[in-house]
Amino acid sequence: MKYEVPARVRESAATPIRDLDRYREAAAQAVHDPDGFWLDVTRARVAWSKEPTEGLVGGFDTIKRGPLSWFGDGELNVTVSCLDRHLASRGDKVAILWEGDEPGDVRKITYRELHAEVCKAANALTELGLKRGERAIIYMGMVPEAAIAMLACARIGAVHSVVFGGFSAEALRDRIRDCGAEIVITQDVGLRGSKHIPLKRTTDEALEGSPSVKKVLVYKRSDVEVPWNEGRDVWWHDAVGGASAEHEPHAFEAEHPLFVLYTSGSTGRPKGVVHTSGGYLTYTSYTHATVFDLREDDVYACVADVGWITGHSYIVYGPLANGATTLMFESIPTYPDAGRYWDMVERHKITIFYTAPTAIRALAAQGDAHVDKRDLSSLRVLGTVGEPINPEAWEWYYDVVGKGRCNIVDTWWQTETGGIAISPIAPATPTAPGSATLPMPGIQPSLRTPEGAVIRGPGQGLLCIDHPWPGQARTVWGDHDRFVATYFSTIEGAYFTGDGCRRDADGYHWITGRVDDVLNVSGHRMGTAEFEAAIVSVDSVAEAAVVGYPHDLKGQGVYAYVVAQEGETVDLTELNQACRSQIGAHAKLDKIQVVPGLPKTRSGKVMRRILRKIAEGRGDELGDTSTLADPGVVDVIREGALV
Ligand code: 7RM
Repeated sequence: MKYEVPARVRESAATPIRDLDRYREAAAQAVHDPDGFWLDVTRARVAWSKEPTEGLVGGFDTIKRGPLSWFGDGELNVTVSCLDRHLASRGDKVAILWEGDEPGDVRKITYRELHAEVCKAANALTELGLKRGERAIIYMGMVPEAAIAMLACARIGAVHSVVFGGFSAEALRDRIRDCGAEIVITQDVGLRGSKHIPLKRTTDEALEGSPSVKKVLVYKRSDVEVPWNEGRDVWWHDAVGGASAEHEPHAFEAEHPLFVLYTSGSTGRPKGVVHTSGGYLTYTSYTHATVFDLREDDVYACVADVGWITGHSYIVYGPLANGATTLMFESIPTYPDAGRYWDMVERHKITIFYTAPTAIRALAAQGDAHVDKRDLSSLRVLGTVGEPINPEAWEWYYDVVGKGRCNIVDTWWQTETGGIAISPIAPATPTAPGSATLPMPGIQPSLRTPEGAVIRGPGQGLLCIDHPWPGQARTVWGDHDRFVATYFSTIEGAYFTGDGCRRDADGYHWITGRVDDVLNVSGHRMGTAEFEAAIVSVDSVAEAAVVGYPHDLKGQGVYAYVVAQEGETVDLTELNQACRSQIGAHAKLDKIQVVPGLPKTRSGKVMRRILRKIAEGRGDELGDTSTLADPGVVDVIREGALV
């Protein structure tokens, strides 16, 4: 079933891609001449100090030897595109529209004010000793100062790494160490749903044993007292408040690293995905303007957290590069009640609203009354991101929130892609509930068999991307071999996404979910390996295997199979405590089954396929288990399954 684009979404489109014919033209041009296509895009969208003449250098065939580059001979300061160049035409336009934890607690920061604040913060960071190329960890809640801190780092050429405020001290420490950060920027406490998140206290804990960190810059969000380390800790209002609002931006090369963002993979610890400057900004600006059909008067609201890639690309860099008014939301969708988003849409006259399927499902479950009592007529485009959206949730979003007057853009992309890769373009693409539809111009997806053969026409397979694009990750911080091994070794000559995908007769893409050991719980990406490491750190545990299973609200739930040490009993609450302290508050085991052993092949490999089937409640469809070292263990696990 296809939904045509509603007339009011189609009319007066700002993007040149206003229908499918224009889309096909742009996509064909980008395939035919990628360098020409992207050079045109970047010259039109990015304020370069030195315009590039060079497009792509290197490729997937040479990636083993080192990172590829886009616009390599260009020079820019990313913040000039996001701030300085808007001053003349949009100085008094609201850049950041901040809604605090309490409804109606609002700050409106114009482009002129944001520019001044970023300049002050840039001067303050320089004064604190942070230099170009050095790393700054940002461990904050959703306050404007988090975006200001990101931009201030970018302004001086320092590399930021935002760590989501839900991560634990151990997870924060791992990230600080991995990137060798010089400074941590945090706040006293975060506020979410009237609860305090002890960000400064957690930072202090993380810094025990992190000698690289010399300074901690602390934004004061509340009146609570926090521990203070004289000589190391500095208040934001002292350092930034007292700094000059003049700052001459230096131009950096296009491939200067902009940020590192840690993300979970199927093995080992989270990887620091590296994004660079010119290509990333070009890609986020282009996709933000195109997919949402951004118009000058739009009030754009992405309710993600800056701790995830969605916050980087579609709260901060893309929207600000485009001179948009971008909302930052500090609270949660259910505070003070499940009508909070719709209350904000009405009060701020939001025109574009972007959230995750997990939030849509949770709010739909609360009934329509919260939505119906608000005036949502300002809305034009509704976006989703982070996980596959089930058709029921899609239809609720379309009918109840959008009243059939909005187009829905189901945007598929990843931390590694930097920006939206497969998605409808609001005024152009008819939609189908559950489908991310068509690739962005410049994205060349392919479906592959596990052997790497390309599947043409309708079919299902491993989702790959066959040609580089400017927004893609360049490397893994400090470990290029891991970058190559993770993304470019499964399928020769292509980027492997880790997702499965079906393509229908119209060429529409239907993402089927991860095919590796990465979980997606409420839109949070987590590795089974991280859970397993936390579980086996508990003394009473000998072995553990973690798999995902379908969960009505969260998309996926976490199912842990745990083997006790000989003669020991496992305390289940201890397992969850270990996950909480080693990963974070969002890492919860939904089901824990203590089992006598794990199903293994004779070579000792855990057969996750079997454990996944049992967790899904399909333990009667296991097929041949005779190759297992101990087939009997499967029956015991199946009988005790928590389904
Ligand atoms: C932006 C983001 C990436 C993983 C990805 C997918 C899943 C994201 C969609 C989706 C189906 C979507 N980055 N995913 N968007 N699945 N439809 N529209 O989420 O790095 O945190 O996660 O999320 O599995 O590989 S992420």
